[in-house]
Amino acid sequence: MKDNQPTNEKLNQLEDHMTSNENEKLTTNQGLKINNNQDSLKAGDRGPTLLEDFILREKITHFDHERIPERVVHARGSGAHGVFKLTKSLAEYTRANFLSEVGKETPVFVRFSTVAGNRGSTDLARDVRGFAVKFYTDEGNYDLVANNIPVFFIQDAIKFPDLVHAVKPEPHNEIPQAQSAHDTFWDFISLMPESMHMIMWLMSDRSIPRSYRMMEGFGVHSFKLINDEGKAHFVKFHFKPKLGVHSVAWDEAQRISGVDPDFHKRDLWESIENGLFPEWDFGVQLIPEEDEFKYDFDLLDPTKIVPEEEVPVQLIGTLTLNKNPENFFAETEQIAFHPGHIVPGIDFTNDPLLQGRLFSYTDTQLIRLGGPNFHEIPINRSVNVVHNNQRDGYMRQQIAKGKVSYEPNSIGGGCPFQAMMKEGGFVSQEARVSGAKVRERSKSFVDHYSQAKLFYNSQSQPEKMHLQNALIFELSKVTIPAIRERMVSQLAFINKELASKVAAKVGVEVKELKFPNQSIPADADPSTLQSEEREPETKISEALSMQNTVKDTIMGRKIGFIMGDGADAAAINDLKAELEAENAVVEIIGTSMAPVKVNDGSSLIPKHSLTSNSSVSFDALYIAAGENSTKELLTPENKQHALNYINEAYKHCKAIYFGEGTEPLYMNSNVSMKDHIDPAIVIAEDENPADKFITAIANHRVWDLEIERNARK
Ligand code: HDD
Repeated sequence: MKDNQPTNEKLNQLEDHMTSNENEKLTTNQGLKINNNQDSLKAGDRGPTLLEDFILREKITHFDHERIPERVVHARGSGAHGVFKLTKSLAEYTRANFLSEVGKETPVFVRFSTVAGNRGSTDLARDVRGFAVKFYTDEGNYDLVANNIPVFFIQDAIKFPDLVHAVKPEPHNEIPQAQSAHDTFWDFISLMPESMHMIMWLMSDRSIPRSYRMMEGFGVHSFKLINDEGKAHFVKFHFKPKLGVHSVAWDEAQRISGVDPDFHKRDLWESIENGLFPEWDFGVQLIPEEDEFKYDFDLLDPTKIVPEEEVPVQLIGTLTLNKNPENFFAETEQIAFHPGHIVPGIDFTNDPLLQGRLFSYTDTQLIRLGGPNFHEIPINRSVNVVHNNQRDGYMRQQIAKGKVSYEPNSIGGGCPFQAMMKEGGFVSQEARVSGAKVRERSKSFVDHYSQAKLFYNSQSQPEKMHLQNALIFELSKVTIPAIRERMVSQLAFINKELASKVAAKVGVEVKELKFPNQSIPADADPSTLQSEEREPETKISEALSMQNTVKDTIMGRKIGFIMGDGADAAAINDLKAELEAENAVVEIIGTSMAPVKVNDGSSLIPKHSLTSNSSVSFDALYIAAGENSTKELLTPENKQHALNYINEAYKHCKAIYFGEGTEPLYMNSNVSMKDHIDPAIVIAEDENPADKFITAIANHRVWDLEIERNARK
């Protein structure tokens, strides 16, 4: 891979900033060659260090200043370079170049993130995931600062600090880290009916993805596309992963947080290093401006989706991630996103959440990156050269020539010139705005339950069960019964059965909430702002259930091959070849890290041992054929560890393939099926066992059999 690195305009630009120490001498930051990097300058070899030691001072001072503030939200992230290729022109709808010319390739950098945890927290927190895409278009940077959930908690940006304060660790003791399962979060949520739709998504398995490669991305807000004639369409942006949308089990997520807290980071990194490039279809839902009021929800309300049954998603391009960053800090940490970074042909709507975001992101970069020149940091630089009269400030990189830094000017020949629209100048959509100055919310925003119902009702039975269990888990951690009670009473507006099941488990009763929206302004009339329980126009949307996702690929899936000495080399090699032909990744798990001596006299090098990892790091297990191997796996030293792998994978509904001669392991495990009907359990006697195994891995999990599998001892 490394020899064949992708290249594009942005990567070439970054290349100019890269350094390598290969074959070089050590220097100070002033370029002075250093002769001794082991000892400080002292008055005598046992004497005090001298203040004069500028080399020591420079090194320590730089070290002392290495840290910058982490992002206030989305602190933990992973990024990658890639390319966006347009497959269908939107020229009819937008002037944006990168959306007009079929085949055009635009360099991108994408940063995925969790939201609540700090930089060092686990990847597997139950949380929203950020999906921020910077398109380095030839008309300037376009940032689509998206999430993996298509709606948001709140309708107005003024509530954002409250939301984030509520979910972050509680301020008195800084507990808990990267978790929403605590008093302040549910206190706030239970008082915010507008968050109920989001809560349904958050409590679903969407918030514990299997991989960043297997997440959808959503622009959330309605934006606008504007064409050459100035005609506008509302647009919702979607990224749909080619690998489908898949999640892990909650029990598994908790285990992964201990076994490999960098699970998603590692998965993204390794996939790209292995050349298994993650890909997404990019799609749009387009709504002519004149249809603004056609729906049973307000297009400006960020707590609502536009059901795909009402407006289909048109796929118009492909996003591919094909290169890991060279340096995490320089690229992934210093990248600065902003929903206000747009290009001609794209415009904002009056969504009050979006309007507030337009202020927040520059403001946050000023504190995080230390000044107004963050656009000059290599990863943030536009590929379109910047020309303006903005000057100076901390860490200025650009050396602007000449004595003119104002406009209009005659001394500089009037440069730089304003661009006419036909020359690519950005022109805001002309729109009539009128209204009294009010601090109010539109009544069209006051429907908080119908789409929460739509989401819940669209889930498959196992998904509903996971959602219910997630609510039980979270609310059980809430120490104040009144909050639990208020929350289950909110749930009753979505689904009464769900509410009563959760209530029973968290030890409270469902009460009739008189004013479910208790966050309304003091002098407002509650009856006008209180959401009624109403039915959504679209009753079920297939796109909302992960059950209906892509299940035809095992690309990038990690298969653990468990084996001891004497394992059957031919069986191992054949299966490995079949899996790798489908782009899966095979990793060997030995009884120790010593090479495994297989039955043809050769050795296989394990990547893991029975004790160095666990089944949660794998998508499926193959218990290698061979009676001697089985015997070694069943020695007193190994037995419990080997069975833990199998039983845990079984509990998490994964595919397991028992090779020939592994019956004693099968019989000792929980997988003692009388009729062998479980489609994810493969045995050597099956017809085409390798094919059956591949199909089972592609299906991801047998969630339907979860209760049965978990019931086994
Ligand atoms: Fe935000 C970061 C996504 C609402 C204020 N946000 C941030 C990131 C993502 C989102 C993906 C991480 C970017 C990165 O990787 O660097 N945010 C969203 C979405 C929202 C949303 C999809 C609702 C639709 N955000 C939102 C509001 C506000 C903010 C309402 C404030 C009024 N968001 C921020 C921020 C962050 C941020 C504080 C932290 C770091 C940063 O911006 O660069 O300004």
